[in-house]
Amino acid sequence: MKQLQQRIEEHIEAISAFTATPGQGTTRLTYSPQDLQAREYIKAQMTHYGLTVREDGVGNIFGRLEGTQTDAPAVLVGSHFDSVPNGGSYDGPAGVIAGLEVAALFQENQIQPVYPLEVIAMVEEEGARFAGGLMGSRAMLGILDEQQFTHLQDKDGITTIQAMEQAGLDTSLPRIRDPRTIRAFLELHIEQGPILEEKGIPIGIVEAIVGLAQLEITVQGQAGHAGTTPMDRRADALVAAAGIIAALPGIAVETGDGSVITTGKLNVWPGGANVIPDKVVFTVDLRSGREENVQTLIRRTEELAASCEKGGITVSVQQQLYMKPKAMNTHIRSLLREKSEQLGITHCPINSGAGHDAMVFADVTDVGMLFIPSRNGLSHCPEEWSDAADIARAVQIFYETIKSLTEV
Ligand code: HGY
Ligand code: MN
Ligand code: MN
Ligand code: MN
Repeated sequence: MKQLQQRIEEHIEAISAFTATPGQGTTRLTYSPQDLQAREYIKAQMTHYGLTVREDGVGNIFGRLEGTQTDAPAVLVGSHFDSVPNGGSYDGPAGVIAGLEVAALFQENQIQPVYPLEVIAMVEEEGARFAGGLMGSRAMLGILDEQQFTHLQDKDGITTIQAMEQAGLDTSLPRIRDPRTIRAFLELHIEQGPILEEKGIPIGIVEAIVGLAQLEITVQGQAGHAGTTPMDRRADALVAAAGIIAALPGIAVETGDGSVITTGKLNVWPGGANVIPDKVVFTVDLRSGREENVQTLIRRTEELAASCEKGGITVSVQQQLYMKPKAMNTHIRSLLREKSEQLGITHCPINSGAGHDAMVFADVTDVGMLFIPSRNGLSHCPEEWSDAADIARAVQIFYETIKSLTEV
């Protein structure tokens, strides 16, 4: 196990060096120079482990180990390798590394799986560069429209296609993959919460992933002079936005089911200290384990926004992402449980409050997820840390599970 754990620690150290904010966490935006560094490392490791490497039309990376039945659908195992701004070293890469090391175990044991095995490293799961998130998996499964690539822009006005071309990636490659070529999708991910650590359990077998939506709210007012405009004659976009944002947590609490609402991004124009803001754009990330409550949260947010339209203020709400809650595949969950027990690894069922690429694959194939503990429950911050020994445990469980999955 030590050797496996050591390799995992080396991968983590290598990939976490590819950040635009050294010393302040991981910032690895899609198609950035840091993406390209991580991409080269991942592809080199795939080659080192004897995998056939390819990329698709949005830059997802695949490392394929042929099965004895080459035309059979493949078992995909991996995660994403982009990050949030100033995030951690494990959110995403832990799953990609697990995929690499599962493939290494097949090679080391000179076992050729029946179904081909594909290690997958996906782009833009976080949506930190191009709004919405889950872009790599949604593009692959054909659920993104063309506008996402030709019109949606990052904060510098660059579209996905332009960013790929600037990064030297081949935009002519096929984006969409026929889901009939996929037997299953397995993802190891850090829990990003406190439950496993508090329970002292190294492995969580995910049962379901929360439903979520991401909205972008634009508040339009009237710019003016901060000194000469009387208080009763202002259409201050920032005051109106602040009123909406301050009321959002109450909407989540009212559902009573642990729903959550977050405003993570906000921009103010024109941004002068002595100018009344005329425009504010901010995000609303809302989640619930129950789809009807995701709908309620959206409706209540839209009603709240509409109620602020007075005195020269107008408000528009744009939905950028909507995902229903997703259940993981029961057969795969029972295999993960069975193999954990055979390996003597303590495990427990757990639900995911974070969104994952697995929720996209869940509509087209059998999906399974494992979680490992996050120290102090922290994630999406430089303090994020998980134990390579737990990643090694997940690798062994996936290895045994995939072997069972590939028995015809
Ligand atoms: O937002 C999420 O839940 C994930 O980290 N993209
Ligand atoms: Mn993630
Ligand atoms: Mn994340
Ligand atoms: Mn995720």
